[in-house]
Amino acid sequence: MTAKVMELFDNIWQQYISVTPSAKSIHQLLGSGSDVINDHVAYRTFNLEKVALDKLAKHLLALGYSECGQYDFEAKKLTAKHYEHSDDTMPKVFISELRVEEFPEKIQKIITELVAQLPDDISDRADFLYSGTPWQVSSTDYNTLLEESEYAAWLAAWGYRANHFTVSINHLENYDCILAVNSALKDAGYALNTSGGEVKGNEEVKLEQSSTLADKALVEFSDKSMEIPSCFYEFAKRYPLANGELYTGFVAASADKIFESTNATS
Ligand code: OOG
Ligand code: NI
Repeated sequence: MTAKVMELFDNIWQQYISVTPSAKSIHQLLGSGSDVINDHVAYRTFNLEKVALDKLAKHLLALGYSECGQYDFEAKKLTAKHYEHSDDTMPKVFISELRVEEFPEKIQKIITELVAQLPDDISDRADFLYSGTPWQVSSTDYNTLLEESEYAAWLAAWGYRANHFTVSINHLENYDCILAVNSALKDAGYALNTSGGEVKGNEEVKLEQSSTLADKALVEFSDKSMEIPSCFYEFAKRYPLANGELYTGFVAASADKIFESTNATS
């Protein structure tokens, strides 16, 4: 089972670094060989039948993952769940879905028309989790979505791919603390997401996180090509619970800020 999981994440990683070259360099900067363990990978989707959260999750359930936590992001109109594998060296997976019905008509219309382009069984594709953008979208629709929901715009442009990978600081040989990781990144010239501060969370909530700002990459919209934010890299340090085991959940208040790593900066 784990060989299949490793193969899946290898495919997801290759697709991810093709639009996130900084992740490949940072992986080399922080790691000293085999110590770069992924804490988790994250996905985004719309809560419409053909592509809803459970349609992504079924690929994970088939590989030995189970559902372990639920989260609500009221302002961003998102619901999320996280999944863990029975082999805890396999990355956790965080999947969120946009509650499309809570948006204004014109936004709902753009999104339902994107999903209407897809065959009913799109999510049965073996490579669904690294298949990219399955629909045609125009740059004008992208910009309209962007005004209302950065998440919706990102998803319309990038589709089904890891939104980010996350380095487990606990497993790094040369770094033990998130501030040292952040300093190394800044010294090497990478910009961090400062929304909510460079470090989200703390020892009390058992999880500290930071992330880069997304790279930029060229997207071919149906009418023209445009450079927009692609994917980012996250860094997480987990703390033990009273029973001595590391906390394995997510922290909604921190996640709310991590989402903003794909915001365009001026
Ligand atoms: C997911 C943001 C949440 C975390 O680690 O809290 C998250 C996203 O940006 O799609 O990954
Ligand atoms: Ni994350």
